[in-house]
Amino acid sequence: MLSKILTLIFALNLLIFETICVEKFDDDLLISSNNLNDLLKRDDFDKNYRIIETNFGPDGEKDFKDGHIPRAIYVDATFNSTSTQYIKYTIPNAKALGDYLGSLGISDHHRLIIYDRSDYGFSASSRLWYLLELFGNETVTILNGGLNDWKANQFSLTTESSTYREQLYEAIFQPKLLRLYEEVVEVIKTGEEVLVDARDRPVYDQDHIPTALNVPYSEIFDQKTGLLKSKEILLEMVLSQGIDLKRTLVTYCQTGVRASSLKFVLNLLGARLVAVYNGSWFEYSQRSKL
Ligand SMILES: *[C@@H]1O[C@H](CO)[C@@H](O)[C@H](O)[C@H]1NC(C)=O
Ligand SMILES: *[C@@H]1O[C@H](CO)[C@@H](O)[C@H](O)[C@H]1NC(C)=O
Ligand SMILES: CC(=O)N[C@H]1CO[C@H](CO)[C@@H](O)[C@@H]1O
Repeated sequence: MLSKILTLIFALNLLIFETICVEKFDDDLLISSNNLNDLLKRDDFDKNYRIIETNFGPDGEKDFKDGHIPRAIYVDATFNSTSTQYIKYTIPNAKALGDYLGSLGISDHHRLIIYDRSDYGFSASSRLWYLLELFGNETVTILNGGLNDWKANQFSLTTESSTYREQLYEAIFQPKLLRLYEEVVEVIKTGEEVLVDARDRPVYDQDHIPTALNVPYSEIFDQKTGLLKSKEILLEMVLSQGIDLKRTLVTYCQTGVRASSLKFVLNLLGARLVAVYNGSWFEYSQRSKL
């Protein structure tokens, strides 16, 4: 009898604890639509959190205005980027990026949650996620499944824009998270870091950077749910390709976007250090032939 009562009290406590602690990130890096919906109900949401919708270019703001997650702010993932002979999107200038984010009411103390409206929600969002880490913030979260999953769960959308007071965002460039062409050439020689190619397997099989392993971007999502595959499955995929998460990893793809999604997955699985080769195959294939 006593043990039954104790069990009941314990269960009640758990229930109360669960309702108080609405902040339920699946992981520091990943949040589900359901948990984000709960998070939005917090009184301190505006003070401590910012939710960001992102896309490639200023035009994405039109879709955003037609209906977005409540309280979200639109951020252009290509802000202060341009194309060059070797790259589709250059890395922004730290001061310019910081000023841009600050002007939108995002500070470097806010906990940031990013989403986009691509098929799996991991296109522009993982690019911006990478840029934010490259400029100093290591705990930015992505909405699993993006806007598609949010809509599939029938959570509310709004056309109302939220504006926030200007804030200070100090972006500090972290060179350890970026690899340049010359460094990649060095890595091929020394084998000190592990290159991981995010392009599809047939493309990789045709040609790739010497020594690179392959984890195709297209295989990291569950086609049925539209969400990222479970950590267990992802880990199996990564380990079966011979990737050692304790070594320094360098991801690349065609133009540097899918490489950010792969970096996200590797970080989610606990990789120690994952850098991105921004020039990717686009630059490597041109310069290695010179
Ligand atoms: C990025 O910002 C810097 C500093 O403000 C500026 O000099 C540069 O022209 C900008 N680049 C692009 C592509 O907008
Ligand atoms: C990659 O980014 C760095 C830092 O902005 C830049 O110096 C380098 O030129 C970029 N690579 C390419 C291929 O543009
Ligand atoms: C350097 C930086 O911007 N850090 C911030 C990253 O986000 C966390 C919250 O998740 C903040 O506490 C940090 O200040």
